[in-house]
Amino acid sequence: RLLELELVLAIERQEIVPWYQRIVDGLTGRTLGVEVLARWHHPYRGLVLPGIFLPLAEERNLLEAIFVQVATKACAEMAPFVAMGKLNYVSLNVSPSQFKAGDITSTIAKILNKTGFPATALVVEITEDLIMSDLGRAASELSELSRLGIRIALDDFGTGYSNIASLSALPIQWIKLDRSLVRKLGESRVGQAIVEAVLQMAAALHIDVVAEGIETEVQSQWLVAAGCRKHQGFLYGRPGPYHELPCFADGTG
Ligand code: G
Ligand code: G
Ligand code: MN
Ligand code: NA
Repeated sequence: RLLELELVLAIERQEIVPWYQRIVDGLTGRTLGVEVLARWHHPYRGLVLPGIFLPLAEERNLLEAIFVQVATKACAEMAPFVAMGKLNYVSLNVSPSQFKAGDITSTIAKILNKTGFPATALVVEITEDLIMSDLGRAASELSELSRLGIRIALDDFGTGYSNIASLSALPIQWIKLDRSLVRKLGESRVGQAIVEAVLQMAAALHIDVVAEGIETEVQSQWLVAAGCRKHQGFLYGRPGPYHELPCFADGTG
């Protein structure tokens, strides 16, 4: 298939780039960090989204190459902002099959070395598929990342089957509350009760919660009142290349 062949070329031509979405303090509006989201600048198709090219990359065994390209660019671009204290962390997505295929810890260690990006400012987002499929392997790999000072976030929390109790065995510092749960805030009492329960259990386990997909002031204010201040979503900004992020352009953070 044409697009698959083009993807091989795209990697050679460095067409896969990091975009960023801010993670903010929902109370003060201050930028805390960014999540990195891969984009493909295709020469004639325009912008291709990860939902299209990541499945192709998985079939073709290109996930590792794409990760290295995006993570290296992101760490190099963001290192100065971390050094200036404008960002506390940069969060990278790692897909489960990439985690299983390669030695993710040494891949990341090399990138940190090359870019001078500090391990303590890096967050790695994993999905629960990884944990569900091979808990023992996941635990040892995540421990290695933790030993470098990297934080681990469980992405899309609330969409699958893992419960927080089973997570307590793993070195996970964050869970990212999926936008399907955030959407229920303000819609139903049951939705609110579920989010409250997640926040309480996370607090008991000293796990931080980042709420994703916040689109309204009502959702934001409800979460702040419930004690969840790390916010991400269209209310605060859509993903974009770093020169489009207002916090970097105007220099005020
Ligand atoms: O950016 P967008 O909303 O189109 O992302 C869609 C999905 O692709 C999200 O689930 C996101 O986690 C995933 N994604 C985006 N960038 C990357 C990446 O660099 N690596 C991996 N593994 N997943 C990514
Ligand atoms: O699975 P993951 O959480 O990595 O997905 C991140 C994706 O979610 C990004 O590609 C981004 O475009 C999308 N996203 C971020 N904020 C919002 C939001 O407020 N609403 C919706 N619908 N999507 C969002
Ligand atoms: Mn994510
Ligand atoms: Na998510």
